[in-house]
Amino acid sequence: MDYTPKPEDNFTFGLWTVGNIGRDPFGEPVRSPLSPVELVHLLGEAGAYGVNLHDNDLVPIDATPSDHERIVQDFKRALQETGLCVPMATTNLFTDPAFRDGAFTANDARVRAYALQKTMRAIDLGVELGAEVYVFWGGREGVETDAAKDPVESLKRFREALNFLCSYVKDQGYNLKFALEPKPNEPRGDIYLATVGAMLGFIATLDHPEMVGLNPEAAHEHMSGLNFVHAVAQAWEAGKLFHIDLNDQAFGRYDQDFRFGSVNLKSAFFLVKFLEEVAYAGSRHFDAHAYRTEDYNGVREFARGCMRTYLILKEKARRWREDPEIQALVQEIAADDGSAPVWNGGYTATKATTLKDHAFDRKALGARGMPYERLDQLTVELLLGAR
Ligand code: GLT
Ligand code: MN
Ligand code: MN
Repeated sequence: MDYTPKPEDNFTFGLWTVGNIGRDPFGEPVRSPLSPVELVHLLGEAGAYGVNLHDNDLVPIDATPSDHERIVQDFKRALQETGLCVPMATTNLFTDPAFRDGAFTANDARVRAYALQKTMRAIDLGVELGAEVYVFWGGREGVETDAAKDPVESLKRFREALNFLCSYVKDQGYNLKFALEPKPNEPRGDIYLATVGAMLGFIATLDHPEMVGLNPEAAHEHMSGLNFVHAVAQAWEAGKLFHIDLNDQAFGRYDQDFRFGSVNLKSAFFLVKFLEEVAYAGSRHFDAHAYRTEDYNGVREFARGCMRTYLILKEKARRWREDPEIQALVQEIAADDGSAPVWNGGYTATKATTLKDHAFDRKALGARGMPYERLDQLTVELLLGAR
């Protein structure tokens, strides 16, 4: 099989992912920084389709207007040279000390206003570069102590900011959708709207809910011990899977952002299988970084590995669908002999009466075993290359 990434695979990386220099809370950087232009070339060579960015991944927060102009022009030239595009952009609302207490939910009204200004400018930049999805990851939108902020007030502040920005986008006539990215904690002790489910509930309360969806990240749901495939499926079913951050990590740990498929292979398989079967058309964005042990050769291996694993799992999903023994079990599991009273397809009084009067053989229902051990073992063997 040829696992070479192609543009139609929609594989993207953030500048901050391959550009990660390996700083952690206990250690200094281990890799010298590459410029955005160098990173675009690295990604182009690895076979990525697109590159995503925070405003300050490209333009430093204290750049002068002429610096800004020059940096953006150089970057656009690199995009032309490599054929890469910028499908998604976002705002850095977490690195600068001004955001120590959050951005849209900060207690200081001046910080909230500054966060809106910074985001409007970053949206302008993202749209100039061609982005059609704009991510909001509220890394600092939380607390260490609930003495600091009223959680209801925080939701109101966050809602007001998103409503303001949706109206700004409409007013500018931009073709841009927002994708909210939940995370339970880190860097804050607790971050508001911690899971995909929480975000979905929140989106329904916005002024323009149709403009706003999800950017779920595998590692973030796994930090909470949740099933990422189920979270993605719920977002998809709600029409809200606008973007996705693929990576991996051990359950319950800090935000490890490991290479896609490097920890929970089975979960990665069911995720790829899901995305391909529903024909999710958005970016497959790898929001991860190379181990701190690596030099830039290792970073290239990391980037290639993310894409290669995705493509291998995509091929495994195809084989799973075409495996006669697996498919026979799938048929058997959901087989319907037509003996159950018809109740689905909407309520009618007759269906309710028929169902209430029906005599079920409860013992027989309880006696039926399901062949899931066999089905899972076949799945594992397929993944292990034994079938
Ligand atoms: C940051 C975070 C990611 C977010 C990025 C978008 S930046 O690295 O850990 O999960 O997707 O702001
Ligand atoms: Mn993460
Ligand atoms: Mn992410």
